[in-house]
Amino acid sequence: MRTQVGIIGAGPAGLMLARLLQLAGIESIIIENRSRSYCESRIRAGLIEQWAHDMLIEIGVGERMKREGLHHRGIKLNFGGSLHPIDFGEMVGKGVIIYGQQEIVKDMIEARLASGAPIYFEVEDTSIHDIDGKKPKIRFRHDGKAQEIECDFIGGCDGFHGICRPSIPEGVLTTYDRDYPFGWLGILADSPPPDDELIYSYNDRGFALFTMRSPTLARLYFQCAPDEDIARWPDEKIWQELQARLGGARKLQEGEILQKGVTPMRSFVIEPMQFGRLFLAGDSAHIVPPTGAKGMNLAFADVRVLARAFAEFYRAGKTEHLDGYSQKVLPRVWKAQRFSWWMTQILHHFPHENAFDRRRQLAELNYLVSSRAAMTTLAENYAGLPID
Ligand code: FAS
Ligand code: PHB
Repeated sequence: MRTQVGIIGAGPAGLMLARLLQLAGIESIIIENRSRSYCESRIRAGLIEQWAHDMLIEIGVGERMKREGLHHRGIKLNFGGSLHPIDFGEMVGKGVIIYGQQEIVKDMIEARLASGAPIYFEVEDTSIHDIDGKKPKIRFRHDGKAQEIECDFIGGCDGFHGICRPSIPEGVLTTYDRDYPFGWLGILADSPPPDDELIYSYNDRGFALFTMRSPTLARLYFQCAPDEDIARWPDEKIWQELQARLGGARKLQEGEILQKGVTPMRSFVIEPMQFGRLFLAGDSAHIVPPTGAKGMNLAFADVRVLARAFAEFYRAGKTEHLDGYSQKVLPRVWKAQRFSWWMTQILHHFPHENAFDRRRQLAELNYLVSSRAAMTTLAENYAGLPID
């Protein structure tokens, strides 16, 4: 098979890249090693920055999000026994939108297949070749048959555990990373969330986050050990722990737990995010702890720049935007890394901390809710830094 851009991965990065290229009249083929139903049911992100919401509508895949997405003016910080609203609308004139990542994936897959453009699901043995040549190739098996795609460029959108990043020769990439000494135990529950906005809870027992997917579907997380064994958490015990970390601020309504799992926490960036004709975007190049809700939004920001660079190449034969791709996207990646690390370190308990650290965290939280300057900084980063 031959195409202009071969895309590996049907997650937010791969699907958004393909859509932006399609609107620019550039052909692509997406291959994905999971099934369509798996991709459309994988529970991950839930929070969209304002610009990303607007872009999803602009490119024609936001109709259902417009109907079902929840618009929030801000978030609430919960500490010292009371809730402290942070009003993004007042601070920076922007809000955030709650709409599940798997719903966005569903909408983009539907739009792609409706346009007749190809996605190969359930592929196996994916490998990439000649990425430093003029005609890179993607090889894989589909329906038991060996297949090859020859293309001009490869979009490496295959996530953190994909094959694209490891395919770049030794010594080319510099890795920056930090693992956190905790994870998140998360549940999806058939119950109303405790508030109509997100609650970030700082509590002596550890961090907790109360978010949602709809007014009747709660998404709740609490800080746990990085290798926490979910089998040690029967539903009742989970509800008790969540209520304890919410404190008296709100009463949790229990409901059926539909899904539960433990997510490790890490910060990770590679530089550069490209090699030859291979361009990495999203989690294949960088991971943030979910405390700042930046992962999916960063994936969208990467491919927005990458799609423009490809369009410039095919429109005018210009390569400078492609050559400058990493330089263009990494400043935003590092600002999101800083913000996600900052949100994580003020709201979580670390094994080595002492009473001084806890007082310092409380002082930072008190400063945050009593200083307009501090609230504006949080609002600007959380709702989404300006995008050009
Ligand atoms: P993805 O991992 O989503 O997609 C990569 C795709 O490539 C997958 O479909 C995979 O199956 C496929 N693939 C992998 N290897 C392949 C191969 N060899 N061949 C073919 N296909 C292959 N981010 C936020 O912004 N807000 C949040 O609230 C938030 N919450 C999160 C909660 C959890 C529990 C987790 C795990 C993540 C969360 N994130 C959040 C981050 C998350 O949303 C990621 O940033 C986002 O999925 C990144 O999208 P992609 O880069 O497209 O990678
Ligand atoms: C979510 O809704 O899943 C969510 C929201 C905000 C975060 C992390 C996860 O910081």
